Amino acid sequence: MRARAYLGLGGNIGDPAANMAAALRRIDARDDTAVAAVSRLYRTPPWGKTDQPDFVNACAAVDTTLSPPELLALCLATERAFKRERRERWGPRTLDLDVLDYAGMPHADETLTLPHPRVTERAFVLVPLGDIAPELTFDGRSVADWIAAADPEGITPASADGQWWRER
Ligand code: A4P
Ligand code: MG
Repeated sequence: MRARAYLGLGGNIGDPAANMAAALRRIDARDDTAVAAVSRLYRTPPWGKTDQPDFVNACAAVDTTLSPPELLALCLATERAFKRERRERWGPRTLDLDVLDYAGMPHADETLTLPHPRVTERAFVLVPLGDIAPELTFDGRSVADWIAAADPEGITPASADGQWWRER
């Protein structure tokens, strides 16, 4: 069975947009997972740990036959392929690939929490997600409603549409 899941992508070292594009192409090339929709790219001020470069962020919808833990494993393997170094919490990274939601199913164990616990606090996730899934709900409120309550200051589109990942 295919499930619709949403991924959050980000990075602020090297050429994050190129890494994000290559990551999405790699995922889309698999038999078990297809990229169904991609948001625009956004330039976003760093959240959490603010003394680091601006991030580039985007979100993608994927249709997958992988289970939630398998989809997380794919995200972590893809991050590793782009040589992300795990150092400080919320610190700089070449590629961050989070599972935001998997068919609305809750999941909670040591390695995977769904939906991603910090989605509704993070305008850098909500604004791109609004491009592709404004009606998706978290805690009973739509992404569009969460965006209206968020602080989108400094978040600016960095691509005209959601086609940026195909070319690079
Ligand atoms: N994990 C559990 N649930 C999930 C899930 N739903 N998706 C576990 C992904 N991972 C999940 O992840 C550490 C572990 O979380 C994974 O191995 C997995 O088993 P991590 O990405 O290394 O986490 P972290 O960096 O230590 O902390 P955190 O809070 O997850 O960081 P984030 O969420 O990755 O945020 N500012 C802007 N503007 N844009 C950004 O993209 N990103 C961060 C990092 C900080 N500030 C930012 C941005
Ligand atoms: Mg992460």
